[in-house]
Amino acid sequence: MTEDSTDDSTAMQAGFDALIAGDERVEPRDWMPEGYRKTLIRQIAQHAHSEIIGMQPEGNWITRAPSLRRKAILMAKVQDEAGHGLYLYSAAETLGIDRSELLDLLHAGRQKYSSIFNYPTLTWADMGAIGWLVDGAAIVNQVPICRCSYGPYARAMVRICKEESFHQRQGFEILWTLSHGSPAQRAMAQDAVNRYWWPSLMMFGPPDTGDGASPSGHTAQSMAWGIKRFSNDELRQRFVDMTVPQAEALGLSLPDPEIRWNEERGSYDFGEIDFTELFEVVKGNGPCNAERMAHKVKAHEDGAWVREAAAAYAAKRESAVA
Ligand code: BYC
Repeated sequence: MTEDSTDDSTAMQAGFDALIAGDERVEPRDWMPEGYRKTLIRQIAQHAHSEIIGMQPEGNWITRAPSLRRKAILMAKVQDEAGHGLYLYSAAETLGIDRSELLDLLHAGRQKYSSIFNYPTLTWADMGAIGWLVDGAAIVNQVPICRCSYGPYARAMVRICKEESFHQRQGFEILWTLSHGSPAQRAMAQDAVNRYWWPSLMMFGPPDTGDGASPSGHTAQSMAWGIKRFSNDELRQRFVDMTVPQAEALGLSLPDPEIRWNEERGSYDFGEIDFTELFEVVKGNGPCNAERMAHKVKAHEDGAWVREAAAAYAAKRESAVA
C-alpha cells in the first residue's frame, strides 16, 4: 500500500467515525467499514426475511377469519408485512447486494429469520396473540431502529413502526373481544397467550451476558456503530414492563408465576427464559421450520414466470427507449 492510499483510508475512517460520534446518518454514498456494511446486510436481510416468512402463520387464517371485518383487517395486515419486507430489501440493496442474492441465501439456509415464525397458529386467538405480543415485541425492538445510524434502514423503520402500531392494536382488540366473550372464547384467548408469551420474549435474542455459552455476540459492536441503541435484555425488560399492565387490562394472565413489580428497580421481575429453546429453533429444530422454508421456496419457484415476464418487459421497454 502506498503512503497516499494509507492516508486516504485513514481519512475515510476518520470521516465515518465523526459521523457516528456526531450521531449523524451514514448514507449509501459515504465510505463505511466493511464490518459495518456486513452487519447491516445481515440484520436488514434477517429483518426483511422475517416480515416475508411472517406472512405465513397469519395467512393461514385469512380464509377462516370469523367475520368479513376480521378478514379485511387480517388481509391488510399481511399485505403490510409484504410491504415491510420490500422496503427492507430495498434498504439492503443500497449496501450493494441484490435482492435475488439475499433470497438465495435465505433459501440455502445461510441467512436467518425470526424464531417466532416457527410456531404454529392453532386457533383464531393466535391472530390476537401474534398482533398483541409479537407485533408488540417488534415495536419495542424497532422503534429505536428509527434512530439507526444507517439512513435508509432508519427511514424504512419510521413507516414500518407506524403500521406495526396498528397491528398491535388490532391484536389487542381480538383478544379483548375473546376475553369478554363466552367461557370457551376466553379459554382460547388464554391458551394463545400461554403459547406465545415465552417465544415472544425470545424474539429479542440471546441474553446480554449468559453463562458464557451463547450470549449476544453482536450487541457491543452494533451499539458502538449506532445500529442497535439498546441491548437485547434492555429491550426485553421494556417489553415486559409495557405488556404486564396490558394483560391486566385484558383480564388475561401471563404464564409466568415469577412476574412481580420490583419497587427498587421500578420494573417487573420475570422468570428465567429457556434459551435452549431459542437456540434449537434458530438451528432449524422448531415446530414449523421445515414447513415454513418449504412453503417459501415453493412460492419463489412458482413465481419464476412472473420475474421472467417482468425482466422481459423491462428489457423491451429499455430497447424501445434506446
Ligand atoms: N430469531 O448477537 P445477537 C415482525 C441470532 S418481524 C432468530 O443478539 P443481533 C413481524 C442473530 O441473528 C420481527 N435468530 O444478534 C412480522 C445472531 O445470529 P447471526 C423481526 C436470532 O443481530 C410479521 C445470533 O442469534 N425483527 O416484526 O445483534 C408479523 C446472536 O444474536 C434471534 C427484526 O429482525 C431470533 N429471535 O441481535 C408480525 C428486528 N435473536 O446473524 C411481526 C431487527 C438473535 O450471527 N433485528 N438471533 O447468524 C434485530 O434487532 C437484531 O438482529 C436482533 C438480534 C435483536 C434480532
